[in-house]
Formats: sequence, structure tokens, C-alpha cells
Amino acid sequence: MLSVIIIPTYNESENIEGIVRDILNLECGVSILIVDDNSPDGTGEIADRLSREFPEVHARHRPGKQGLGTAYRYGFSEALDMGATCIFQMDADYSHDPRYIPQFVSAIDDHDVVIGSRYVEGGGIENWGLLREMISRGGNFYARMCTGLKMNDMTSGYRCYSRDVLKAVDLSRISATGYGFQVEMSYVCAALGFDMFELPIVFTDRRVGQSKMSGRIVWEATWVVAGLKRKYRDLNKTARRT
Ligand SMILES: Nc1nc2c(ncn2[C@@H]2O[C@H](COP(=O)(O)OP(=O)(O)OP(=O)(O)O)[C@@H](O)[C@H]2O)c(=O)[nH]1
Ligand SMILES: [Mg+2]
Repeated sequence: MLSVIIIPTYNESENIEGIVRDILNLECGVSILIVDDNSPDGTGEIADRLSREFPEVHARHRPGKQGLGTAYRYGFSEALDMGATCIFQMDADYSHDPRYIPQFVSAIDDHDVVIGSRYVEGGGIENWGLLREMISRGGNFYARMCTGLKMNDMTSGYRCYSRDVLKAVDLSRISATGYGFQVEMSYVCAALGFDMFELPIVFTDRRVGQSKMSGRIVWEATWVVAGLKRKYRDLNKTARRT
């Protein structure tokens, strides 16, 4: 049983070392795969140093910023090649508290996908401005309307997939590069009939460093999510369960 946590990074030099050490200090036997897009602030060099220090830490480098979604797609196939049995997604910026990792690891035994959810009982958000929370809640409302899924937090980027799920999903078809990626993955997993569980998490705003959130990412998510049902109508016909 090998759990691999994928951490995509772009300019996270102030966060990456702390988050990696905090995860390893949990001593829950997970490996970490950092996917850095040639960050100008030297995050990639820190990742390389950590990979030399800890055998559980692996660093991959892409030549330039290509978006979160493609970093995850790349990380998923690398983690599958490493033989991972469960594959996490996690941000480097401390929004995703490592203390939940053991709960994810135990929940993935009983479910195909575990989503860290801010919008179920026991979950929440700390230190976000009103506008940011409105975009997130509005985005989830919109995603529920467009997809018909009942999930409360489809845009959460703190999640864990079992190996079978990522083997079943045709990753080359996932087109969203930003936030829409989380919704597109959720939709495809549900359409394939996988069992998805929302684990309550408290999400905190990034401590340091700059957000990569942009109007372009929100716009991409808006049109990608609107087209999901149509794009994947073939999957709905072949789903194992509905
Ligand atoms: N490799 C790679 N990582 C990225 C890219 N864009 C964002 N990331 C990383 O993805 C994670 C989430 O990005 P954030 O900037 O925190 O975006 P966000 O969490 O949606 O926005 P905030 O809530 O404002 O922090 C962080 O670890 C980023 O460093 C990218 O193009 N390539
Ligand atoms: Mg963030």
C-alpha cells in the first residue's frame, strides 16, 4: 500500500519545505511527489534538495508554468507508474492542513474518492474574504446546477483517489487546467459510478506567497463546467452505477 501526495508548485519557496516536513512528521508512511513548473523563485531547487534528504520525497520539473490541471495529470501518471495505491492532491500553501491526511488514508479504504469538503458539517473556511468565499460557494452552486451532482464541495483541491479510479479515468480527455479541473474530475468519477465521500476539512487562506487565482481561471471553469454533461454523455451510458 503506497500513498503518494502530489503537490504542484509555482513560486512556493516560502511554503514547500515546511509543508513537506510537516507531512513527513506525521509519520504515516506517505510519499510526496512535487511537480514544479520551473518556478522563478527557486522552489524547484528546494524540492530537489528535499528529495536528496528524504527517500520518500520525489521532485519532477516541467519547463514552464502550464497550469494546475496539467500538473495534476502529469503527477497522476507518475504516481501510477510509482505503483501508488492511493493518490492525493494537495496545495503547497497550507490551505490544506496535513493533519487530515490520516483521515483521508483511512477513508479511502471504504471509498473510491475522498474529497476534503468545506461545505459539509464539521468543515469550514478560515481567513477568507467575503468575495473569495462568494466565488467559491457560487462556483459550487453553479457546478451543482450544471452537472446535477449532489456534492457539496466539487471545487476542493484537497482530495484522494484510489488507484482504480485514476486507471479508469481517461486523463487525456480532461481539458480544464484551473479550478474547472476539480469539477471535471468529480464529474467523470461520478459518471463512471465511483463512490465519492466528502470528508469535512477546515480550509485556511494561504499563509504566505501569492495566489495564482485569476479571472482567466474563473472564466475557463465557467465554460468547462457548463459543457461537462454534453462532453461526457458517452460515460453516462456506460456507468457501472448511477
Ligand atoms: N506546477 C504548477 N503548480 C501550480 C500552478 N498554478 C498553481 N500551482 C500550485 O497549485 C497550488 C494551488 O495554487 P494557489 O495559488 O494556492 O491557488 P488557489 O489555492 O486556488 O488560490 P488561493 O486560495 O488564493 O491560494 C499551489 O501549490 C500552487 O503553487 C501551475 O501552473 N503549475
Ligand atoms: Mg491556495
